[in-house]
Amino acid sequence: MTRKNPRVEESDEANLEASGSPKTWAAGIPGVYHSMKPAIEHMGLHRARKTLLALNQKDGFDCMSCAWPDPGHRKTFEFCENGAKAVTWEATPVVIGSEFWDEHPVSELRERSEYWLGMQGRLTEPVYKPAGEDHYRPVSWDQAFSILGDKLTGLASPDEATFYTSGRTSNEAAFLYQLFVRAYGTNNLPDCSNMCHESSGWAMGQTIGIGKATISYDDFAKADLIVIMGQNPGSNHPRMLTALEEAKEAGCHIVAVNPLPEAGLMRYKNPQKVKGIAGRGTELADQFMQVRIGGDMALLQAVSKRVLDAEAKNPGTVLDHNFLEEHCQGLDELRAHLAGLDEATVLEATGLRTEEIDELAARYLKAEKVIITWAMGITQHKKGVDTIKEIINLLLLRGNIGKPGAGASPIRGHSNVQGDRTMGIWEQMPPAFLDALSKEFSFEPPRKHGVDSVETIRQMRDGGIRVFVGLGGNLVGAISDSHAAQAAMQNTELSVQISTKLNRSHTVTGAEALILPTMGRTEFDQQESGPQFVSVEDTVCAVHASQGTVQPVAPGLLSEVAIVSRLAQKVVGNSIQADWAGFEKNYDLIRDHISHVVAGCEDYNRKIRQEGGFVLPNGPRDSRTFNTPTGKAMLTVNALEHVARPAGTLILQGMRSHDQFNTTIYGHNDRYRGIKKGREVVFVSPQDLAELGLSDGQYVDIHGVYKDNAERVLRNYRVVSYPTAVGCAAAYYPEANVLVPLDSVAEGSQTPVSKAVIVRLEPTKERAMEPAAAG
Ligand SMILES: Nc1nc2c(c(=O)[nH]1)N[C@H]1C(S)=C(S)[C@@H](COP(=O)(O)OP(=O)(O)OC[C@H]3O[C@@H](n4cnc5c(=O)[nH]c(N)nc54)[C@H](O)[C@@H]3O)O[C@H]1N2
Ligand SMILES: Nc1nc2c(c(=O)[nH]1)N[C@H]1C(S)=C(S)[C@@H](COP(=O)(O)OP(=O)(O)OC[C@H]3O[C@@H](n4cnc5c(=O)[nH]c(N)nc54)[C@H](O)[C@@H]3O)O[C@H]1N2
Ligand SMILES: [Mo]
Repeated sequence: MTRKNPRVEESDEANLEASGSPKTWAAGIPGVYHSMKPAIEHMGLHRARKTLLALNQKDGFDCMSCAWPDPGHRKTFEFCENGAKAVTWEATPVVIGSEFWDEHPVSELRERSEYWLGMQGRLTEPVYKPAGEDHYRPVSWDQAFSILGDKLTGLASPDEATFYTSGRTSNEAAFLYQLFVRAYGTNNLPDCSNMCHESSGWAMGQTIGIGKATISYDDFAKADLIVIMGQNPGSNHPRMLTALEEAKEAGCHIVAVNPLPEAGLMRYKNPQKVKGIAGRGTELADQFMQVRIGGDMALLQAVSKRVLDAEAKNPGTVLDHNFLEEHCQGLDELRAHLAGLDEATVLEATGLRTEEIDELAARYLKAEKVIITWAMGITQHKKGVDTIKEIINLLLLRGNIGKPGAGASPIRGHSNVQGDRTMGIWEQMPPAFLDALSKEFSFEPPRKHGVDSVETIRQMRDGGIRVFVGLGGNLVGAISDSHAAQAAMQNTELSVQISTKLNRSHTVTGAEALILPTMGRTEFDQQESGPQFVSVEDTVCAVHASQGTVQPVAPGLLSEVAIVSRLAQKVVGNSIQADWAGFEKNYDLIRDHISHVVAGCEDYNRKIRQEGGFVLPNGPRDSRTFNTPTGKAMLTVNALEHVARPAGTLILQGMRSHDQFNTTIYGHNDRYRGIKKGREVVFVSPQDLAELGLSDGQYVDIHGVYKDNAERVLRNYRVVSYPTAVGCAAAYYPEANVLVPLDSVAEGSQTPVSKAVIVRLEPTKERAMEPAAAG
């Protein structure tokens, strides 16, 4: 069944094609072609059918590509092009055999691209790199657990270890993992959310008492207005386009706020419909606001000010007074603050015209039911938390929270990042959760807050953290300041990755290193008590079961649940009342504990078996109940700040191409943005190019400009003249992480500021004949 040694086509920068003009529509027939063909080529027809036809079906598995919810009625092909890429990448029969580790020293693997590493196939057996050696070599599971277990039990303090999670982990594995880590004695539970929607959690927690969307799937079709801010659904949440199309057909207006005219925001050709095949598709955005990077806070304040001014002109007719009086606090302070808002500053910060802002305000005032959605273009900013608080302000003014067709909707990234948090993956879980955990398992969990992702890097760098364990993900590849992060990881004594496939974090290691291979979500999970399923939570708080359909790619693979259970037996044994050996045999036992510990998950085993699962309670959405210290939703006053741009510099964002999932690179095209065969490009507006004396197609070095004056540079990048907002630039993440300083983080949430790096572009002096990415 398995295959080896695939041909890997690296990027071909010499023949890179860049049209410089974005596509004006997303999906359509090419989308279907792009999803099916590689799946069949890589997996063969049988495996492709077994996976793709089960994807997002009620008795199948949850797509691991994003956290977009499933509609009540499922179509036969309930997946998108990028979901198909994710499944193909995981369910590939290509495997890494034992000889691979002899053939490839770690020092060589370190020079390989993320693309090459991912294409080597699935990891199949535990491997260990002893200190001082340059090769991993296969070990038994027992040896692997002993190496890690001995190291953990030998540390002076549990806080010398850190336990990262990436958001693909199931609820069951996440619950066990946090239990194990807390039983071991630390709250060092950083996760990918720290780099992602942490700003949303902070802002919403403080203002409305819950860090999750206040809408359900059906609300999209009921809204009068949907504002999409800092999000590229065409590539990153493609199935959202179907929901937007349904909303449009029901008369909803859509406004897109983005420095880039992203294809998926403009027009959608639904491949499931005749219109999408033959016609021009559905026009999505009624208004496109090309905001300057970091200008959203000013825009939101300006719209709220217009709402308050309209109310002042016609008192009693504009605001939702009943809602504000009964449920909110802080209106007078907000009004007083916004009265002083300077329009000239707003225009400078946003790069928009007054009339454009007036138009959005008019749309907002006309609509009875408004949804605002957002993603990384909002959260990954110094003022990300305050910007989201301004989203909440605007929504609260007209009662747009807690009624049908309206609400605040952060669109999550990883398919179970929200569920992992619900299950306790957080370095600062609240006391109520820890109390429940303590009661259920008869032990005293640590109360001191642990480290988040950025703090993990700092403490590894400074020697305070000596052991790193990653349940999925690629921390070194994903986090800011790549070189600093790599050095920090190399400063540890032992790094351990529990993974499906190779990535950067396996090649930049502690003195000793372990790779523990695991089963993916597509795979059939047979345990002693029978076939098992797991559960996940999507971006609108719906929880449902997920069951793999294909045979695991290798016989020795363990599930994530099994790995965590066995590790816990080695390290914490009987120190708490938990049947670790039983958990692995029957996941119902884990779910029984989840029922007792996690609020909203009572009777979990029954509810998860209902068709389509169940929806977690949500105070603001269900009953306009706000779990804040005052019991009210808080309107907040936030001092306006936008990104300062010294003369001769640009504000650069690090974003995703259409051919990647985070640090996983599926290919070298970004077809909606007209890029083919390469990723080493920087998008700049024609006006900025003229001002900087640069031209389309020229090669430049991108220098990060930061107060610490450290050298952060990306060399040999090809300039693409592109209609981005003036003063702004864009390059692809994860490469762009080299430019983001570790200490450049959002206020409050500590999320790396990946979307606003001040850069200077300098013509490349000696252009290397062979581009750096080759190999
Ligand atoms: N296929 C695929 N799907 C994915 C992922 C993937 O990598 N590939 N990743 C998953 C994950 S973990 C996440 S978090 C999500 C990410 O989903 P997105 O947030 O859509 O991802 P990004 O590519 O970072 O896109 C950021 C968008 O914000 C815009 N933007 C940048 N700066 C600003 C700004 O200052 N203001 C405004 N208004 N807009 C701005 C950019 O132009 C871009 O359109 O997607 C998830 N789904
Ligand atoms: N500059 C910049 N930096 C960013 C961002 C940005 O927009 N710009 N985005 C940030 C965001 S939103 C996020 S979420 C982070 C992502 O950070 P991470 O979640 O750490 O990174 P991923 O690339 O999603 O991790 C991919 C790896 O997970 C492993 N994996 C895949 N499936 C499974 C599975 O089922 N089980 C296990 N155990 N392992 C699995 C594979 O080995 C794969 O190589 O990056 C952040 N970094
Ligand atoms: Mo994310």
